[in-house]
Amino acid sequence: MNTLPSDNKREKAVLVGLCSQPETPRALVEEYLAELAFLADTAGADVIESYIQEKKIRDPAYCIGKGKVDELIPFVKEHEVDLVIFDDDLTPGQARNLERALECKVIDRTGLILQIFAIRAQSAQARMQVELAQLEYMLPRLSGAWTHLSKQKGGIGSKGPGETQIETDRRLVRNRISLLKKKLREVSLQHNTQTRGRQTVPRVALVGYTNAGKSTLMNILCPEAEAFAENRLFATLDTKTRRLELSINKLVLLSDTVGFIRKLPHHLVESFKSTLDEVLQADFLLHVIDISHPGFEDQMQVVRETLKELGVDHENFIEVFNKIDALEDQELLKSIRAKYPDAVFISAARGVNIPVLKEIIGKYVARDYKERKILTHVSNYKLIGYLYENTEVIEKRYLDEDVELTFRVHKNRIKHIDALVGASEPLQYDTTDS
Ligand SMILES: Nc1nc2c(ncn2[C@@H]2O[C@H](COP(=O)(O)OP(=O)(O)OP(=O)(O)O)[C@@H](O)[C@H]2O)c(=O)[nH]1
Ligand SMILES: [Mg+2]
Repeated sequence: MNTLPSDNKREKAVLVGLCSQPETPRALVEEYLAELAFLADTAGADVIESYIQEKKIRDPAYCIGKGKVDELIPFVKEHEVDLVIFDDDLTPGQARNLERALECKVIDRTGLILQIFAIRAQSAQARMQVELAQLEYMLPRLSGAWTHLSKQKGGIGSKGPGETQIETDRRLVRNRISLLKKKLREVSLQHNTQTRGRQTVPRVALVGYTNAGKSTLMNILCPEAEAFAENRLFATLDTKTRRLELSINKLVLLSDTVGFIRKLPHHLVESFKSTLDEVLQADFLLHVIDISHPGFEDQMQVVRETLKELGVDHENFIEVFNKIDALEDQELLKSIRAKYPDAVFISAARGVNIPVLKEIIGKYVARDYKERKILTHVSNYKLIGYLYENTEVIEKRYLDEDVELTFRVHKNRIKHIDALVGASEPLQYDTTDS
């Protein structure tokens, strides 16, 4: 298992961001760099300096201007910097040029996020998903190296050893990519078969920006969940599903999911799609938001956009503003409450307003409950037993040898009851919606 580097192995990092007015003002870039520093910390690096350059057009060779590179060179040398992290995407060529000039590792935000996912991945499935994303990220970079090497070789059509090596590497990477895709398809098929039985219970999924408090909320709602919650980014990579009992026989399945982030690498979104697909088809989503973060509205937007990229167009959303204990400005809280009148305001860590949230989940679920009446022979234990175990029986009346049961049931269970009813005779089945 990969572990995070211990403190004595931590690397020294410098961050670089680019701002251009008015689209990306300096204050916004500073916020991006603060998040990048948090990412670097999670990956095991200490940020000792941040550089911001104002530049409208990216330099094709270095992304930042040559003057800025010349400013960075002595700093990197003097402070023995191990790596320079760019918030903006670097082309493979730019990364190579910068590494040569600065004589240290150079990566961009995408590379860093991929690195963290690789460190964090625990289950075999998550490890395969991350490896797939890393290889797909690497592939064009290998081809970039190939162009570069062939140019170095000079002669058109010359097949130098370097070129052959890169070609071999590319083939190996491609083979590994198809193998991983095949294995992931198999895992997801297996998983679908295992979870098919669960379809009769309403499902709720927790979604949100990384570090918003999804796992903490899962732990307080379902104490046996023991989801891993930590003040690090991407604490959760594996989807975890637990039973949440709202009241007698009113059960929902709650799933915790991987957090989203600005510029979540496209390859990661693609490779996590199969795992996320299943939970995001839930009956409704709880969107957990860290209200104490100054950029919480941008984060909400990122979450909405990522869901769209994943093909989730859900109307059933409950917005859950978390960490109200960490928001000191009461006026601000008031104005946010006014702006989002349907949202729930909680503190998962302190257990504030959790019963209210449960009640709201219950109300949402209740919308999908139907009232039904059934008349069956008293000896039809299978059906009667099923109804008592899985529905809320409101009334029972005996009529000669028959029994009439009135019950409330979630729409997902109706098909199953229909099947049981179909197998028993004689019977009267009232299907009027409540
Ligand atoms: N002050 C405060 N901190 C909280 C609250 N809820 C969660 N946290 C803290 O926020 C940090 C992140 O919590 P997690 O539950 O791991 O967040 P997550 O959304 O699951 O994060 P990822 O799995 O990384 O996407 C932890 O340090 C929690 O202790 C809260 O209500 N108040
Ligand atoms: Mg989590």
